[in-house]
Amino acid sequence: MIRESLNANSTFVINYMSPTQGIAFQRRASTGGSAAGVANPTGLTPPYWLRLTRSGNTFTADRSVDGTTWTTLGTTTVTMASSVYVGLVACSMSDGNLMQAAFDQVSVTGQTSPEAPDSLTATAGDGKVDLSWPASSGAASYTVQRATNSGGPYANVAAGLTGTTYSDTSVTNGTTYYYVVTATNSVGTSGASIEAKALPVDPRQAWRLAHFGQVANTGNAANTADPDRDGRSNLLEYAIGSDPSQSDDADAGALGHTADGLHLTFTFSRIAAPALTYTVEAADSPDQAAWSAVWTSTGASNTAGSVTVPDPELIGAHSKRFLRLKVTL
Ligand SMILES: [Ca+2]
Repeated sequence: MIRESLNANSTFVINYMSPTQGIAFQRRASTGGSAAGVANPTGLTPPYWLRLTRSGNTFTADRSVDGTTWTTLGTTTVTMASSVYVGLVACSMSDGNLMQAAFDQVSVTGQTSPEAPDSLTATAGDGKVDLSWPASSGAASYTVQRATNSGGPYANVAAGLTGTTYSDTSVTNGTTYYYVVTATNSVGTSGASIEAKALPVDPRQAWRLAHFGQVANTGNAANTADPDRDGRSNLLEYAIGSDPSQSDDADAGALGHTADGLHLTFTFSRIAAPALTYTVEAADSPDQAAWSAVWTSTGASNTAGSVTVPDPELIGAHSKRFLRLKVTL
């Protein structure tokens, strides 16, 4: 059968065979109109080869005993859209009775809509998700869709893609996205590919995920939390590359002095995190109000490695001197 739509009243042409009444070529020439026979040669016994051919709005039905030599049943004209549905039908012609039929040597030639891509890979990054999928036979372009719940509803992210990769940068870090891809050509659009999910994260979220199994800045994973009770907040542990669940003084900053012995120094370990501001503060007493910044780094200056900061004050000018590291976002 070839039909314009899946609606019950669609235009169609059909070429079929029954066990007792030969082969029938029928049509519905207008939407909602009556079905009518075009040709009905009788006295033929199954099995037979059947063929239905469309050329513009002209439909031709053929039969054959061997699939090689064909006899035309008839030709009819039915106006249909350029895209149509092609299918096989089996019917008992008796309400309440199921029937079974076997078709073989089935083929559909001409332009058909593409298959959905066989698979989809989604790889999360910082502020993006990279997608890739295998090419789908007959596809002219692809559409990427995503949802924030598995199974949708999906919304288009990008359409008309001629390649088989896409980087979705319109994502919010810390949100899990579910993606599917469809393939399209001039005939139609495939079903959706299998779903792939990804969770884009910024570096601090990735760190929380690695150490605490969550991205949210809450509970034991919060920037201000100190679950290992070593006096250092998680943000500070992150900034100096230490383990937030294992108290270890060896990770702490170290006091020293410059080679000429005139200035104190503070040495600590820094990670390459442009979002952080590292500040070394100095004071003559540990009172909170006494501290002032003597050095700072942020942005691209935050390269990874050991950093030694000298106190600009001379050791001899102070009876006591304190140095500490502060990390802020
Ligand atoms: Ca800690």
